[in-house]
Amino acid sequence: MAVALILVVVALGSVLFHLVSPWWWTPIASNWRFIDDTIIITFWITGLVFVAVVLFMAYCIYRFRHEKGRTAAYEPENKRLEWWLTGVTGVGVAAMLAPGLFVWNQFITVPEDATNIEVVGQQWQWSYRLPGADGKLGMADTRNVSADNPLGLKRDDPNGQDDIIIEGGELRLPVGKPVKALLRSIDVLHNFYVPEFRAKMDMVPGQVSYFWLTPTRTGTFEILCAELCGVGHPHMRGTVMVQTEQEYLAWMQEQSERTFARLSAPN
Ligand SMILES: [Cu+2]
Repeated sequence: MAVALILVVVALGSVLFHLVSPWWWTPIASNWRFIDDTIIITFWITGLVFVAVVLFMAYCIYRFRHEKGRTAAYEPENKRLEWWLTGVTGVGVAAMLAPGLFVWNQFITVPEDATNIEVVGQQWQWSYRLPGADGKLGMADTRNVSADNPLGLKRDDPNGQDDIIIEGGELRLPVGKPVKALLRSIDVLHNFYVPEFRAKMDMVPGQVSYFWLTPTRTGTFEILCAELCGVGHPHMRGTVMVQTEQEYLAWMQEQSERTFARLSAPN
C-alpha cells in the first residue's frame, strides 16, 4: 500500500514540479521557435507516458497485492496485447521524432542572404571573425596559428585581408538579419551555445561546422561552451550583443583597426 501511494505521489509531484518550476528556458531571441515546439511535444508525450505507466504500476501493486492463497496467472503469450503495445509505442516514438526531422531540414537549409561569420573556440576563450567590406571571409588553417595570427588566416588570401578579428571579446550581430556561424576549434571539442538562440553545434578541430539563425530581438546574451573541454571549461564564456542595424553599422565603422592586414602588419 505504501509503495503504491509513493508512486502516485512521484507521478503527481513530477507533473506539479514541471508546472510550477521556476527553471524554464530563457526567453527566445532567434527564429528557432520550432526547436522549442519540438521539445514541448516531446515533454507532452514522455510526460503522459510517464504518468500513465507509474499510475498503472501503482494500481497493479495495490490491486494484485499479496493475499493468502492468491496465485498469479501465467500468460507467456498475448498476441493482441503485444500488437497494441507495439503500435502505441511506435506511434509515440514517431510523434517525437518526426517534428525533429522538419526542424532539422530548416536547420541545415541556410538562407541565401545569410552573412558568414566565424566563431573560433580554443581553451578557454572565444574569438570571432567578421567579413570586411568584401563580405567574404578569407581561408584559414589551424597550422598557420601564431602570436600575430591567432586564428590562422592564410596570409596571401586577398579575401582575408579586411576580415575583422575579435579576440576574446564581444560578438555583435544586427537584429533581423540571417547569420551563418562557421565554427572552428583550434584545440579540442567545444560547442558554441547561446541559450536564447536555441541553436548550438559542436566545434571539431580540423573541420568547419555551422549553424544559422536570425536574431529576433536586441539585447546582450551570454555565450557558453556546451562541451566539456578541460579544466577551464566553466570559465569559457563570452557575450553576444544583438543591435539595431544602425548601431551595428556604426560599430563596424570603428573596427578598421582590427582588420587582419592591420593586425599582422610588422610594426
Ligand atoms: Cu570549450
